[in-house]
Amino acid sequence: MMYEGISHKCGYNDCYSLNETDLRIRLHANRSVVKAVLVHEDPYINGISGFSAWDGHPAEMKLTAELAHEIIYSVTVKPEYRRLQYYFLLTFDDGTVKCFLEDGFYDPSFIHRDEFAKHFFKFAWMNDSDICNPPEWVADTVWYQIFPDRFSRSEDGSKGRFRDWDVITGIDHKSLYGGNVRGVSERLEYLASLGITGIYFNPIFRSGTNHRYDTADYEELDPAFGTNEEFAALVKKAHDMGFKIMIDAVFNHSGPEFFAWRDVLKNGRNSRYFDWYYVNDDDFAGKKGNTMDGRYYSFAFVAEMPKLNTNNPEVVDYFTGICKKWIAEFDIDGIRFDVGNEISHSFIKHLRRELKKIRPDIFLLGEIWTDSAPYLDGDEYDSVMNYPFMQSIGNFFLDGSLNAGDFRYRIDYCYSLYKEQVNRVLFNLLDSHDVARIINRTGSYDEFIQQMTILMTMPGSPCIYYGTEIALEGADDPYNRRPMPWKDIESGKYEHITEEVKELIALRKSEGFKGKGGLFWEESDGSRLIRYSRGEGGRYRVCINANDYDVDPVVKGDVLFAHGYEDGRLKKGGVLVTVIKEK
Ligand code: ARE
Repeated sequence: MMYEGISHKCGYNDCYSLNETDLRIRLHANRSVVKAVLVHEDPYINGISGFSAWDGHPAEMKLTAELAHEIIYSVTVKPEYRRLQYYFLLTFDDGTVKCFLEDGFYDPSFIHRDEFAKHFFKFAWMNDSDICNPPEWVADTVWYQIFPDRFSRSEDGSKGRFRDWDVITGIDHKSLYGGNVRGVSERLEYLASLGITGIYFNPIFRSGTNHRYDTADYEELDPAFGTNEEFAALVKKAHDMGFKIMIDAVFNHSGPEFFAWRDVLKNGRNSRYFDWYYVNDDDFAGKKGNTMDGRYYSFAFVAEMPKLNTNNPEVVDYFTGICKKWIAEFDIDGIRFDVGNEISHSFIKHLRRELKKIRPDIFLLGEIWTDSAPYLDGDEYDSVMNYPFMQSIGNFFLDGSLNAGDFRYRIDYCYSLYKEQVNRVLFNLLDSHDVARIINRTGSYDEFIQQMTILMTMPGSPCIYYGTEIALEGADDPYNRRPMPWKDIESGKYEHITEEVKELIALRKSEGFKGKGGLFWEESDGSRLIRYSRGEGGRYRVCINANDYDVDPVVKGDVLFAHGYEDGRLKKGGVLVTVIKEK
């Protein structure tokens, strides 16, 4: 028996309302805890000061996550009067039974004394407005990420001189290929045929680079991409076809041409926008910017990206207004916040309150690469880009010494960070405009299909980076942003890949694999054979053979998707997805 690692916080992600009636409670434990029971009661059952004499209701907790360093037990209870006091009754592997209270561990024989009762955990009241409530539609969405300059260029309405679409050498951050709104519009049918239901656009507003993360004007589309009217029309058309649309908001920093920064550069301390930024030099006017000498803060020392002060109420108001305009003008369904962890919590909270008033189901996505729990309590972002998920999958395939159990630890870790409501809408991805493309990070096409299968069958809201449906190649930024090879696509060169990806997207839409719902692991046999199931009663089963030998996958039910499965053997690199039909 040991106590180390056993913990519970009455709040945050350990005790929270799932909805108006259900309270979810989790306990972090070590592997010597073999059984955990939640003993609960209403805190006022014996009046205001009658703490002691309650027996409580026992609710056995389930082992819901296994990480390398801890296990997690969970249970959902329905408090009769919207509040709860509780303790955990723990059985250890040596047979010892202890009560775990807010201040530590006690023998069960003491539990009914008043002195101890004061240390029960207490969830004081289930307030409806505190329930974490991300938009439901996100759990059922399959996203497609478009890097606007590179996805599709329609010659109809194309303005400016651009690089030859078919030349992929010499890609940089300045020169434009001229992807445009009309080009996207012409490809909506293609996206629909893949099974995509949501489109996320990297920045679309006027700027000085081809990635457009250095915004010059938050209200006007970059002319190379199109006009505001064209974009509004695209959103309308996309909506009519059933797509949701999300755009990128770069509020952590502006570009050098943004009016406020230009004013600061010109007037220094006398600029009325001086406090919109973090300038440390009173005598700033007219000087050339160099962030490394500490005269102003910027994003990652990039001089062209001066950091906005999102603690300044004027800045908060200005950008809240920008988002409201976008909603009114373009009717967008979601906003992704660039560098989502550097903008102030107070700004995000304010923005959320204001935007949800006018569009209750707008999706607010933060770009954060690490544990994002502080932003996902229900009053800031709805979700984050799930880079830990991408890294967990990637690392498993990179490091052949990891087995299916290690894989489980890492995936369970990703889903243990947040509330259940958030897990359903986590923005899962395998690659993006910020990392080398997935095919460049995998050893083979088989591995690519294996990772795509995981992406499409795990809880959350999956996103495909444009071109990943054809296993498009591309090393790190900027080479991961090459133009979409439409000629080759139309000639059928990638059909065999797209067909498999389409099947996986279709799989994702079957009831068992949607964003919601549990994830059940089969015991690892110590090899690299990953097996898990989803859906009610775990009827949908995924089997991924990452071993370097063939295995018997022990088929359960009907085959829904197969890759490298022949004569009852799952080849190395193979995938088998099955379903047990309902009786
Ligand atoms: C490019 C090159 C740089 C070069 C720079 C020079 O990649 O090597 O120094 O140009 O101008 C945008 C462009 C980039 C551009 C960058 C700067 O897309 O092409 O860089 O602007 O001009 C961290 C942040 C995260 C950020 C990534 C890139 O936390 O927010 O770094 N991502 C967003 C966007 C980017 C965008 C910007 C921010 C700036 O998605 O596309 O870049 O607006 C770890 C850490 C993360 C870290 C991550 C990647 O895992 O935990 O915090 O992300 O690695 O480094």
